[in-house]
Amino acid sequence: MQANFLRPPQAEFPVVRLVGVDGARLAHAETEPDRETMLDLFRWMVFGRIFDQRMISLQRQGRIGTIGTIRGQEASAAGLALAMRRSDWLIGSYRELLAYIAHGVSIETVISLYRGGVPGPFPADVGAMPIQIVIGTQIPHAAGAALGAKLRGSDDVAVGCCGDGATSEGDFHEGLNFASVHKVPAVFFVQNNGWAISVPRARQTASETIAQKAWAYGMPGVVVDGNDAVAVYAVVKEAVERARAGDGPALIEAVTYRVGPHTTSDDPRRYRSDEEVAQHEQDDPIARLRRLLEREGIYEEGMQERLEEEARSEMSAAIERAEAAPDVTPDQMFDLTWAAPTESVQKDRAQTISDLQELGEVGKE
Ligand SMILES: Cc1ncc(C[n+]2csc(CCOP(=O)(O)OP(=O)(O)O)c2C)c(N)n1
Ligand SMILES: [Mg+2]
Repeated sequence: MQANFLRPPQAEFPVVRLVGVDGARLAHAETEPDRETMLDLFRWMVFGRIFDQRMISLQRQGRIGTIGTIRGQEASAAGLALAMRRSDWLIGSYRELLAYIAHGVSIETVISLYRGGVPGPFPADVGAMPIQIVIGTQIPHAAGAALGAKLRGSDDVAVGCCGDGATSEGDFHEGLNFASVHKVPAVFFVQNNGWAISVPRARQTASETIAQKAWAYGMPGVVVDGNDAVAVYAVVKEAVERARAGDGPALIEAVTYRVGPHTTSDDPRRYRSDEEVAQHEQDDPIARLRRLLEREGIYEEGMQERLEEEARSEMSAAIERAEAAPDVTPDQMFDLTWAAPTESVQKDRAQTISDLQELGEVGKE
């Protein structure tokens, strides 16, 4: 007898796409955004493009630290954030800054983070955990936050985000497994942007899709066109609502493309061709949604330019506020981490402060 080795068929993972690159509707979904939400998606995506440009120039001027870019990934970020409830937990990384802002964290808080600050707590009614640069951690954190919500009897959902590269981390698999075994209200959102710094998707995993990894853990998985804001919104909404209803976690792979460099410290020309980038630039998520709005008579003349102008002034005001805020002192990193600092944390805090005082870095308390 021959063992019957099974492979998940590719056909089981069609890409969910509701709007074509030309802006034509291809399909409808029950959870798709209404007119107003489509306009909101467009507004946030336009904001995201301006945010990206301004953050890169701030870094170039030495006013903030290294920053990740989001150009090309605006539909994934906006679709994700708008499909969540404000109190749902968003647990992301440097690639989800637009999602954090659209979810309710202020622009100024995000800028402060990149000025080396330890921002005060996020608004109390916004479910958001601090941005974590250690890749893959978001997945077990989301599994834990979802378990916490379940134990507290809250109906909040935890959304853990990561990139294609992070799916090679043990954390990714442990988090998915734990979430599924405990049937917690979590959604795992992978932005597959083709690259993990200089490592292409093909070198990351031998499986045909990232979404199919969900099968091994006994949860549903779906691939969505990550440049189709309407589809991302619909798919995330469905996953979040089924998790909220007690149906357990799901894995979403949003296929998009990182048009810019990994961060302001990266030179992508060393590992990918200009032709590859130019090809992906033809499917700009903002242009795609704009074409849909135009076709459906929702777009008004000059709307994009007006939104760009609004985004520029919102950014300028937020930068001004962030730069006017008092400098962060090192003790804050201890104060904001624990609700009640342990004895060893208090010891570390005192030691750090006295070391810094000796170096003349901080004044006497
Ligand atoms: C645990 C860990 N290992 C390595 C790094 C260095 N690092 C930062 S980003 C990155 C690539 C992540 O790629 P991906 O998960 O695809 O996310 P993307 O940056 O493409 O959004 C790596 C290796 C890190 N931050 N954390
Ligand atoms: Mg990636």
